[in-house]
Amino acid sequence: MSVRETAEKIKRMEIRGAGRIARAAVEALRAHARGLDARDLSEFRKGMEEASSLLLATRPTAVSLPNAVHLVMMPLEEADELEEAREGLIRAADQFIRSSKGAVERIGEIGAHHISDGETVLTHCNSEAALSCILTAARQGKDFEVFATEVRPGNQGLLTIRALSDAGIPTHFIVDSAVRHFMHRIDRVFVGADAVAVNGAVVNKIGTSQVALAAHEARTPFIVAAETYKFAPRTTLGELVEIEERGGGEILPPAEAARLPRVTVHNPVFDVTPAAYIDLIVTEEGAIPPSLAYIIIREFLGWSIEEFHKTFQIAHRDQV
Ligand code: RI2
Repeated sequence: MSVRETAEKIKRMEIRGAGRIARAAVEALRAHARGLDARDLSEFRKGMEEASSLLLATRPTAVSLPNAVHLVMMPLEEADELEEAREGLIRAADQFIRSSKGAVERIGEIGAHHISDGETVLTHCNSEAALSCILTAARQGKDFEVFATEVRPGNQGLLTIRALSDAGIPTHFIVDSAVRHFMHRIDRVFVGADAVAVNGAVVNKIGTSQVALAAHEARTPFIVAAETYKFAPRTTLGELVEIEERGGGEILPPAEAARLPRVTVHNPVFDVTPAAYIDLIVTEEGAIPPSLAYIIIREFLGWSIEEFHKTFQIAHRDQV
């Protein structure tokens, strides 16, 4: 798929989920690098940076996207000539896709230890990483049930209940606002993440923080499943994660909205769950308390302060 087509699909959420967005962007960059007809290294770099900017401009919240783009674009900085840069990018892309899929599997193995026979788990939205924990536990023969939310307005909950049902897991489907009503029946909550800040706060699908609040009140453990590339390096520089606000038409049909001139529809699609409501973040490098987010950024993501600045410039070239 071309970079433009991929960008459009990510924008329209035909490709969605923080991990899938990152892999799709990397695949598009790899295909673009293979076909890019450039005279020299600088023309190649320019073409690839234009393609990256297009992908980075699609959705602002999931940090997996800029982290993945940064990783595959890194060889371009180090290369001395065009073919070296092209091959370096293709190699980095192959490596990213492989390790991203491997991370989901490893998270599943670690997270599954936290699900036992007879338990009831709740999940919100449709997260590959959170589902990996649940599906791995089911494959291990554990006997448990899952509550899954509807997830207004995108209805990602439908994807989740299909996956759970296909795996033979007894599943309960509830509207988002029923979470607190059922919390007394829940032993553990598993959600994914679009971004994890250096202070351990987790940005995830809108409603996650309400689920966390209800879990906290009921003393129900709240577990986040997140690959290391969901951690947001630039939060160490004090930058905030931007919360995407999508069109009100996703909530209220435009014809209805037109009849209600004094009504403003708000559609933030993510919210922030404070570290205080999170018991554990399961990464492919192991499970950590949210207070250790900084270690993941520095040790496993391995970004230097210089790199933060460089990527910041690439990502925001249009505005600079
Ligand atoms: P994985 C999704 O965002 C959800 O917020 C989900 O929890 C998160 O990405 C992580 O997904 P959206 O694209 O990477 O539905 O774990 O807005 O699949």
